[in-house]
Amino acid sequence: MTEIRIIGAPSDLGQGRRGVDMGPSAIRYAGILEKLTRLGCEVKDLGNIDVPMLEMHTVKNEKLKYLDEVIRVSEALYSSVKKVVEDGHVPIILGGDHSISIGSVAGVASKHRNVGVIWFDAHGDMNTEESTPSGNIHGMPLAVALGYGHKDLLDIGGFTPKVKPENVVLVGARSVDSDEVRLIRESGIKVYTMAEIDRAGMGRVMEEAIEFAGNGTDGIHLSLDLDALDPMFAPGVGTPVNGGVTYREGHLAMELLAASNRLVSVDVVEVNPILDNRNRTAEMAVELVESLFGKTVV
Ligand code: HAR
Ligand code: MN
Ligand code: MN
Ligand code: MN
Repeated sequence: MTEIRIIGAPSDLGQGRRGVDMGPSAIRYAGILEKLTRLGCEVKDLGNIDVPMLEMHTVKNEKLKYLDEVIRVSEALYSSVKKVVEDGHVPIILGGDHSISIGSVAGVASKHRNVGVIWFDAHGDMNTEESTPSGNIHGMPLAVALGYGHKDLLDIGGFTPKVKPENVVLVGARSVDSDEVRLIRESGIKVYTMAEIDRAGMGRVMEEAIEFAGNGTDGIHLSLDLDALDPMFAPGVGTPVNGGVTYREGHLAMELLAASNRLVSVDVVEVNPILDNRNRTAEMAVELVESLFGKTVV
């Protein structure tokens, strides 16, 4: 039987704002382990990987902030996730900012060479050193997974690209940088913006997304950035954007993914308890994960 393994990746090295390093604690405090266990899942918490403290390091490259430290975190998470998937278990990786997905996607793809990805996000995360407006690596992990970016980031796990563009779907996009658009178009990934979710409905969008990411692949990795949700439901994120996924749309998306039976791994990222309202965003994250692992009304 598949079992779940929780891995904390308390990194804030990929973005400017402190606090997201406490994401794993907040999500644990919201009861992820107990709630998944109550659903009948076999769950073990493997604790946190080691993350360098931001204050003990300096920015050496304004276009790739904390690059060396992000590489260290990515390597550690790569190894930890790789072991879990090799054991036949499903890892849930708790961020941390979205830069941690460089390591988690590498770890999953090391076993599932043909994995599909659903990237649930307000942002594109398709920047490179050339296009980034901020130098924050959390704006780059999807580009890295597809083989674009700094060589040392692409080298994590020793192979690149980690995923094929025809199996990558971005859902919830509504804030993409002007230079980032070019790479999104050029890469050929599928994008469902909020406008498309409005028009077609989340049900239809997720059915198509699951088809793109799941058809003919070794399974689906979900990278769940909580800022995909509307700030009304997930206020505790570093880069909130209005006009996001609603409470029910979020749950429907997770329920459809659960029903697909194709999920192999999950990231839950960008939860920042300092910016939150009484741990609401961590609680939202845990609720979504419950739906993802089969919670239904009856
Ligand atoms: N696109 C902007 C940048 O590269 C903001 C990225 C914000 N990213 C996240 N992850 N919160 O999705 O700086
Ligand atoms: Mn086992
Ligand atoms: Mn993101
Ligand atoms: Mn985002």
